[in-house]
Amino acid sequence: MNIAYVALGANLGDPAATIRAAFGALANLPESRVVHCSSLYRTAPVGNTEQPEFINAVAALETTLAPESLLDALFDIEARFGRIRTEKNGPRTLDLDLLLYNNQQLNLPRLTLPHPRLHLRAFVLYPLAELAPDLQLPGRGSIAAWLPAVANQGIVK
Ligand code: PH2
Ligand code: MG
Ligand code: MG
Repeated sequence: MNIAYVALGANLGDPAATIRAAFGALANLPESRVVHCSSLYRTAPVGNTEQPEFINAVAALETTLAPESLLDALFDIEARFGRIRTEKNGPRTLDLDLLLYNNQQLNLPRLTLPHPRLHLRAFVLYPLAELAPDLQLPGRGSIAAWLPAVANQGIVK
């Protein structure tokens, strides 16, 4: 059995309802079980700041899907929630990012593990640390060591 962490983000429509529904969609993935869902966090947009605030969360899954199969399944869920990929980092109905898969470090054309920006973003680190406060990030040390650096990014539980 493998453990995967998935980041959820939304800032269009009713983002909190979307994230809760997305937890349900993750629970219905084949060969997988949702073991923990974080609280919902209201977060200031990072990158393109001219967009609505986000709701972000993280889910922990046990799965026997391989990383790329899981990624495909996450893209399927995004599409079902009406995701249209237009501008990079623009507003979205639902974004699902595969953050970690066991301790794997991967560099494939469409999948980098750990997620390359996870350690720089409060909207990922805080919900992830809620689920796994003692987590070691492959190649980057403990999650706890990264939290102070992002404490100034707007985030409210
Ligand atoms: N996602 C982005 C870019 N900026 N900002 C917040 N607060 N939350 C996000 O999920 C987010 C973002 C690209 O995926
Ligand atoms: Mg993202
Ligand atoms: Mg994404």
